[in-house]
Amino acid sequence: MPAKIQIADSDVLLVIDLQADFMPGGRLAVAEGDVVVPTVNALIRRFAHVVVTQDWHPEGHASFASTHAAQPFETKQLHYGDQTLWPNHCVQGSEGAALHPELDLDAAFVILRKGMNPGVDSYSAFVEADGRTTTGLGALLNARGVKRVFCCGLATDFCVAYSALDARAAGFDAFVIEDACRAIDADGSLAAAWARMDAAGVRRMDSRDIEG
Ligand code: VGL
Ligand code: ZN
Repeated sequence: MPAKIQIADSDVLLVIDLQADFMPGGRLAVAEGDVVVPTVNALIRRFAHVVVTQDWHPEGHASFASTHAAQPFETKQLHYGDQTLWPNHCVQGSEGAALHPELDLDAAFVILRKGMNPGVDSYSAFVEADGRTTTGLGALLNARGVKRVFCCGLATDFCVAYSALDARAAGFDAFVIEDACRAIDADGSLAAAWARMDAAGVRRMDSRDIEG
């Protein structure tokens, strides 16, 4: 059995998009999205640094199919590249944008909202989909002495994967805690995301791999 992972003060837990619209019954439901909440709460207790993200789109956002009179899950060429189009979801201030009521937010030092630029999506907590516009998270984590980023939440193949890849690109070690994530998995997106993460040195783990 591989050695257990010891959590240090230089580790951050990144809790991604545990919001009503991604839960069963939500507008962009992820199967079993709600099942991970107790697992994530147990993880939160073990980390000195916790960041929570919240997908937070204005009405008429460029990632919404309705904005382009297109169908959800089609791909559309936008000025920064190919964008998967989604049902309207996580509209700023809407019920669907709310964080899961049982998510334990007390230990989070920042709730980072993303996807607020009307014309640019942001799966990643670090860099928007134009590949340039930073959220400032990398600098914030560096300022706090963070070296390793542990990712959990929704969805494994989109916001979790892009955040883990960008954590690597920003020079952090990156881990995805698989039992604390669930995927959308449309058109092989989960396998494709794992191929990219494996190639980038993102490590897969389970919450039980943590020591203690
Ligand atoms: C997400 C699609 C669109 C996610 C957010 O949280 O993975 N996916 N917006
Ligand atoms: Zn979104």
